[in-house]
Amino acid sequence: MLLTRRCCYLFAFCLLPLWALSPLTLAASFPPPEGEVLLRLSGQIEHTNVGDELHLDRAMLMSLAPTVIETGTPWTEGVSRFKGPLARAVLEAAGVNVEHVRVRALDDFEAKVPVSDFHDYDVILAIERDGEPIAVRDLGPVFVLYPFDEHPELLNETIRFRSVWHVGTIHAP
Ligand SMILES: Nc1nc2c(c(=O)[nH]1)N[C@H]1C(S)=C(S)[C@@H](COP(=O)(O)O)O[C@H]1N2
Ligand SMILES: [Mo]
Repeated sequence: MLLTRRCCYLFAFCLLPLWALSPLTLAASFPPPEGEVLLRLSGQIEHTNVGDELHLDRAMLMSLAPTVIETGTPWTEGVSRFKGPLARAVLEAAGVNVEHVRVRALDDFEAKVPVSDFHDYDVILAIERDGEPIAVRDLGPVFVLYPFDEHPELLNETIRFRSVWHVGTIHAP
């Protein structure tokens, strides 16, 4: 009896607050964005902030596991320093629990990308190149970037197809 009560206290005072502070819960409470929206998550998502979508501005994106990848790509010259959130962190923030997502670009290009890619590799949603925002006339505003130099096996047609630039929406079907 005493033991049971102790367990209850343990849960209420120690474990519950820990759970409440987990990154997922924090992410779930994203307010509507104040800055320009760079990325929208739609479809089967758990955490929304505008209607049934999650809209993210630059600051919100950069708060989700900001990561630097220095790499060349088939579309850029030499090595660039790309920065942005880990793709898996963004999906976690939206509460996405599906096998693949549809990455939609502003030019209507769309790629079906297995979420496993984001766990197998540190794929980022690049929103900065060499310290500057990526312009839409370049590869921006959001560019799905695989770490090509670190994993040369990624330089194949399948991954090229999933390397979407001008990304506007990630849809969980
Ligand atoms: N926004 C956008 N991203 C895109 C595409 C596109 O048309 N629009 N084409 C994809 C495909 S099919 C490939 S192979 C590469 C195209 O690269 P390439 O045209 O330089 O070969 O980018 C991918 N990302
Ligand atoms: Mo392609």
